[in-house]
Amino acid sequence: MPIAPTRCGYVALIGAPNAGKSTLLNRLVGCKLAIVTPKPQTTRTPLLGIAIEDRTQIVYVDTPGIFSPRRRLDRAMVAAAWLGAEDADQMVLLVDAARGIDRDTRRILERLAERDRDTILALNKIDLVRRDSLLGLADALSRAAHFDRVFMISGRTGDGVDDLRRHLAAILPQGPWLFPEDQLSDVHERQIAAEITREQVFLQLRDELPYASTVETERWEDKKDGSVRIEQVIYVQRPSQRAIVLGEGGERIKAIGARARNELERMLDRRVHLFLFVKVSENWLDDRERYAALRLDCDV
Ligand SMILES: Nc1nc2c(ncn2[C@@H]2O[C@H](COP(=O)(O)OP(=O)(O)OP(=O)(O)O)[C@@H](O)[C@H]2O)c(=O)[nH]1
Ligand SMILES: [Mg+2]
Repeated sequence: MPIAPTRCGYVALIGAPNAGKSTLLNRLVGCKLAIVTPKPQTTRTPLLGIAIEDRTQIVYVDTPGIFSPRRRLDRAMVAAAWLGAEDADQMVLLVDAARGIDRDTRRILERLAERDRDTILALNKIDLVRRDSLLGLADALSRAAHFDRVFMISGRTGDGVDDLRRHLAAILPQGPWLFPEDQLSDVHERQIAAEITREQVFLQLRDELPYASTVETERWEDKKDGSVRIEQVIYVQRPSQRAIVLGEGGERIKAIGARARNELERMLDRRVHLFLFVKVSENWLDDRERYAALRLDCDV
């Protein structure tokens, strides 16, 4: 019996901030690669999650949310999101079904309508809404841009996700797999480790602080006893922000470190010694080196 040909392709997950792209990527790949928080603009750089479905290797691209950018970092994030999308074989637009068509989604639809590219619509977070409201929303979206297929999913519960996955596996182009069979992502452990700490910064700090900070892994040392020593720096822009991240008597940084360490130990399946430092770097947002670390070193 002839063996079916292999297929491989890139699938970009795009959408407004907070639509659920990173949650869906983690579910599609089956492990936590991308950080997820209730705050918008969590994801800052595109990230690959690689999964195999039958004879198809699907390379999912999680992208930063697309919104009207103001700061330089924001412009870089949005530019990176579109770049990730336009290079892909297939785009999946995620729309938060509970939120409906907000301003950011409307802008994305306008840009999609200008282009002649296959796009799939995924109405996400269907666990939050009544089924009968979904058809009206799908209709309104389909009037604004052309979609080849519409899926109703919940990245959180997994509802409808298998249908989407099977569809993608069937339509991606024939060709050899681009990554080794066991590769899950393009990001290194030390980058994921920095993201895990940044997730805690997002979850545990309020107001503008998450947006005024970034995290870098500076040292990674594998110990003889199987544990790992990780040193990371949390960069903030002002001394007053440093004081908040540290908290009274260092309480806040301790809590951030404790949660991040737990999460890292689960992810790496070994003991982790995590050391966090907070540094003020007024210009980390504009610093070329920081951009390189964020892999956003593009001219915007
Ligand atoms: N109820 C429900 N919540 C969801 C679902 N998918 C994601 N969420 C929640 O929505 C919030 C945002 O999820 P993310 O996956 O970080 O969204 P995102 O699109 O990657 O956001 P950015 O990276 O900021 O653009 C988190 O609190 C998630 O837990 C879903 O299917 N149902
Ligand atoms: Mg995200």
